Parts: sequence; C-alpha cells; structure tokens
Amino acid sequence: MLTEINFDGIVGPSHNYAGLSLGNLAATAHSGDVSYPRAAALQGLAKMRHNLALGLPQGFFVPLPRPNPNYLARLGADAHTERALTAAAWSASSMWTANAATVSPAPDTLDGRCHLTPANLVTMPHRAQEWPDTARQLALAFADSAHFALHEPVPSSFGDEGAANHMRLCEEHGGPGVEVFVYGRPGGPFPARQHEQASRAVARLHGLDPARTVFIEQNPAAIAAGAFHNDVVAVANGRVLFTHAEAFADQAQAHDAIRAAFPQLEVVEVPSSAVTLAEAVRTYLFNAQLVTLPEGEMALIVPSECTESPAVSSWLDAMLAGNGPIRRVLPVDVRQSMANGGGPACLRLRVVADPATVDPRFLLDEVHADRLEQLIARAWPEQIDPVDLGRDTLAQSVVTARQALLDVLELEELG
Ligand code: SUG
Repeated sequence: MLTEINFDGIVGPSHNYAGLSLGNLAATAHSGDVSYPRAAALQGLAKMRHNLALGLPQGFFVPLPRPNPNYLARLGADAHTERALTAAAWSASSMWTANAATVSPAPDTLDGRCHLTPANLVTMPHRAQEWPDTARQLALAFADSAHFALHEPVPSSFGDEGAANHMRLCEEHGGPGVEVFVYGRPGGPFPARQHEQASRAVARLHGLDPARTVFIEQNPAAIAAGAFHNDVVAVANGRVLFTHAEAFADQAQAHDAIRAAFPQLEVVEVPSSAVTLAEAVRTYLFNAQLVTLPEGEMALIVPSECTESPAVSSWLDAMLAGNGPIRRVLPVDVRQSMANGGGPACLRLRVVADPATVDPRFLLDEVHADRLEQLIARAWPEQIDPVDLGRDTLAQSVVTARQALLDVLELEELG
C-alpha cells in the first residue's frame, strides 16, 4: 500500500560549522563554532526514533563520502589552499535530505510511477557536489523501475534545491495530489536558490498534470529575512497548508491558485502580528514536519526552539485550543542541525511509496536504530573545530566512521 515514508539524512561524521551558506542566517551566525558530530547524529537518530514510535514509516540516507576525495584536486587545491574550499570538501550538508530531490508520487504522474529528480544544488558550491552521490543512493533505494522513475538533475543553468521548495496537497497520501512549486526571483540581498525554470522542468519531466500543478513565487522579503528555502516559511500535508502570512510574493493570489486546483484546501496562516518573519526564521516554526498520525490526527513536529519562544509558543497554544486541523504539537531537539539552518523538515525527504518496493537497507526499525546508535556513539568524532578541517588524522576518523556505517547497513556498494 502507498504510504508516506520520511527518509532522514544520517548526520555525517564531518558535521561542522563553516559558514558556507550566504542567506542562511543560522549558518552564518555559527560560522567558526566548534561542532559536535556525535551529538548531532544522535539527535537526528532520536528524531527518527520519535517518529517511528508515532507509527510513522521511517527511512534514511547515509552521509556522502567526506572529505570528498577529488574535490580539492580538481580545483588545483589542497587542504591548505583556502579555508572555504577545504570546508566545502568536508561538508556534511547532505544530511538535509529535503534538498536531495523532488519527489512526485505515483498517483500524480502520467506513467503511474513515483518520479524523483535529484536537486543540482548549484547555487552553493559546497552543495553542488552532492547530487552524483545522492543519485547513486536513490538508484539503490528506488531501484524497482516498475514503481520508480529516476531522472538526471535539471541543467545547472537553473538552480534546483529539491523538495524544500515543493509542497503537495491531497485527500490521502496514496491518492492523487496537487503539487505546488515555489521559486525565488533573484535581485535581493541573498541568492534565490530555486529557479522558476528548474521547477517547471521538474514538473514536465515528472509528467504532472498541468491542471494539478501550481507555481508560486516566494516572497522576496522572506528570502531577505533568511528563508532561503520555502520550507522555512511554509509546509503542507493532506488538505492543510501551514504558512506564514508573508511566505509568498502575493499571499492571496497564492492561496487562490492552490484552491483553484484543490478546492478542499485548509489554510492555517500565522499572521506577522503573532510571529514576525524574523521570529519564524529564528525558531523554524514552519520547518516542522506536518504529519498524519496512524490514528488520522495531524501533528506538527517542531524544533524545541519553538517552545522556548514566547511568541511562537503562545501562538501554538492558541492554535491547539482552537478547532483547527493540527491537533498536536511535538517538539524535537535537533539543535546541532538547527545551528546550521536545518530544522526537522530539512532533515527529511518525503517519498510516497509501498515500503515493500523500497530497498529494505534504507528503512529503519528499532533493531537497526539500536545498532546505528551504538556505532555513532563509538565512531563519530565528539567535536570538530573548523580550524582542524583538512587534518589527516581527523580525515581518517571520518572516513573510518562512514565505512563502519556502510558495513553495519550492508551498503558496501556505496563504499
Ligand atoms: O543549504 N546549511 C544548509 C541548510 C539546508 C536546510 N534545508 C532546508 N531548508 N530544506 C543550506 O544552507 C550550512 C553549511 C555550513 O555553513 O557549513 C548549510 O549548508
């Protein structure tokens, strides 16, 4: 049976704060800080276990090879040439799997298969190196070509950041949906990372029905306030669009366009008077996982920063006291990821599929979660000072940790 599976990125052993993402305010603010890869990966795993315990199917992707073996050599550089290049070669940014690909579930596509396009991530140099290794994992996890169609990334002239700029509305995950693509227009103080043409290309390549596909411009003011992806200011699930009032360039028109394709739409909009754009970006209220629990209730899995913000927590309390469609708010601690601008929703890629059609090595159960926890506690570096990136001994421990993970998961193809 088709169901929504969240594939979280296991936080890699080289997780560090190098300030590589202009326009990502948390990453910039934490540039140069000491990171805690072991704690980061355990927090990520605890989130997966939290969701598994709720009865939600859970998958994962493994960290990419870091330091990226040929990255510096291809630039005529070595670990001493330039700090930012070395940091890029070491980046663990593939943990944010909402940027791994755009996924169109089978009921939305012309050929009735689930279509996936890896994101080219060309805007940020440290992320542009991800897609070939990401594509390799997608090809393993979704090898069943009767159910999945895998595309090449769209050409690099058009920046694509994947599912972080894509939402889906539907009556049920396994039924037909309306897909909403949100793009940014360049010209602001920060890069607009999702190009309209990339979104349109993905929709065409996936064989989506134009009558059930909507393209919306992101609010330039939201990008300028640090919402470098749409999923920092809006998230959708089922019939519900949970959005900040300043998420889109023309908010009313955006709602109308979605409603024209999906009349059952229920909008839960947070006004700026309750939560400013700045507070939304700081707390990542909208970078929540909006999920339908097995009992049918909708829950919002928010970063714990939300419950510490008086403005956000009082809005959430009022929402729960009202009669809205979101019935539960569940905080999770992903602080190590948050400090690099990645909340609960950044850490997961939603794929609607029958779990029986997915390579089981990418699906999590309690037994594997225990094994992963033990391995991370043993093999992940406890901390990384960014000045140590490039050191051979640290590189060796990062490579060894990843290899041990592949061994435990029997994913030797990715070695
Ligand atoms: O691309 N941070 C990521 C965070 C991605 C969040 N994803 C979603 N919103 N879906 C980014 O900006 C920081 C890396 C550094 O600076 O070292 C980083 O890449």
